Amino acid sequence: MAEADEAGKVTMLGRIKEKLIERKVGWARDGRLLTGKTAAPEQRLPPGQRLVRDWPVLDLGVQPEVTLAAFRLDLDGAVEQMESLSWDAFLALPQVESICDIHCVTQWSRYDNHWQGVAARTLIERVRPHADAEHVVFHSYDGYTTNVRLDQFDQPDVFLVHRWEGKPIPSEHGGPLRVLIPRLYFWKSAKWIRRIEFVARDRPGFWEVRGYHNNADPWLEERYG
Ligand SMILES: Nc1nc2c(c(=O)[nH]1)N[C@H]1C(S)=C(S)[C@@H](COP(=O)(O)O)O[C@H]1N2
Ligand SMILES: [Mo]
Repeated sequence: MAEADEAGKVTMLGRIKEKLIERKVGWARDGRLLTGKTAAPEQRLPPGQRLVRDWPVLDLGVQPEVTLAAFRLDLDGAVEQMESLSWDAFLALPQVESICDIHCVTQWSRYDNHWQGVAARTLIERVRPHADAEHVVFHSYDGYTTNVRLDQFDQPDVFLVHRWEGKPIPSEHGGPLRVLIPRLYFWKSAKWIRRIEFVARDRPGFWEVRGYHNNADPWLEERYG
């Protein structure tokens, strides 16, 4: 993912990204942060997590500027009805609110985040996935990808969110629009979402091919695998 300029020189952006990615790949290889414990979902704080009050920013070193005028959300792949939604079309869908906790694999958890957006189920109902579409791949404006099973996406607490604590989601946190899957580690919640692809065969994403767990349940401590 390193970026080189025309002279072939690796730019600062490329170096920052590579270092961060190397460090996280190393954590996966060494099994760092693993407590070896699991916990019941009723336990609010998953094993090995600690509570933070601020909201850390984690990305690949690129924060794409996505204007509302240029914004597009495509829903395609193994579906009956493909969609390509403009920002206005997205906002015209039924809007809902939610409050949930988020859990990052780098060990921080943050309680009681207040969101506004569109339920994943609203989108799924519109596109009508084929019977063999068992997986979903999220594609983001920064080139990031991540994958979940369709049944993990098709949950009542999964949303595409554009507001946090009553304000538009800041660009560094994935605005204008990001995925929110609260019951999985936060790397599954793609920021700057561009496209949701429904697929029959699973296709591991950016961190999943770099040693991170395909399933990512924080209460089972599925950090690496
Ligand atoms: N598009 C995109 N989405 C992404 C990432 C990314 O680099 N690019 N990082 C993931 C990771 S590893 C985490 S922990 C969360 C971080 O979200 P935050 O920066 O809002 O805390 O976003 C996830 N979604
Ligand atoms: Mo992360």
